[in-house]
Amino acid sequence: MYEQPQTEVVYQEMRQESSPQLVLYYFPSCPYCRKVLDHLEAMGKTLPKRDTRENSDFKDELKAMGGKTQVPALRIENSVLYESDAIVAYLNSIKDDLPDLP
Ligand SMILES: N[C@@H](CCC(=O)N[C@@H](CS)C(=O)NCC(=O)O)C(=O)O
Repeated sequence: MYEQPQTEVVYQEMRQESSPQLVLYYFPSCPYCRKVLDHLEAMGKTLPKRDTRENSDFKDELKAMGGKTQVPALRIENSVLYESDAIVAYLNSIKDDLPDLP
């Protein structure tokens, strides 16, 4: 049976710890959201998403956490990053840690 080398296990744990919990708030007809979603797809990556028009609880959640209901907004742990260009730049910087599209 294959036994993972200890260094490999430690490295995986470090990656898990350093991968922040991300959620993308969006709604489908928003062109700035589309830009972020298209970029994610082009990278072959995906993220947990919350549609703020479909579920007003998500909109309230975003407002409570980030102070605004503007989308796209990327929750990074307990803070919120607004502005599509900033979100795209951030996603590029952590590309290798994002889940692959199924
Ligand atoms: N400059 C922003 C524009 C975002 C924006 O205008 N979003 C609109 C939807 S397309 C919005 O959230 N409007 C509702 C609100 O601000 O609460 C970006 O690039 O992300």
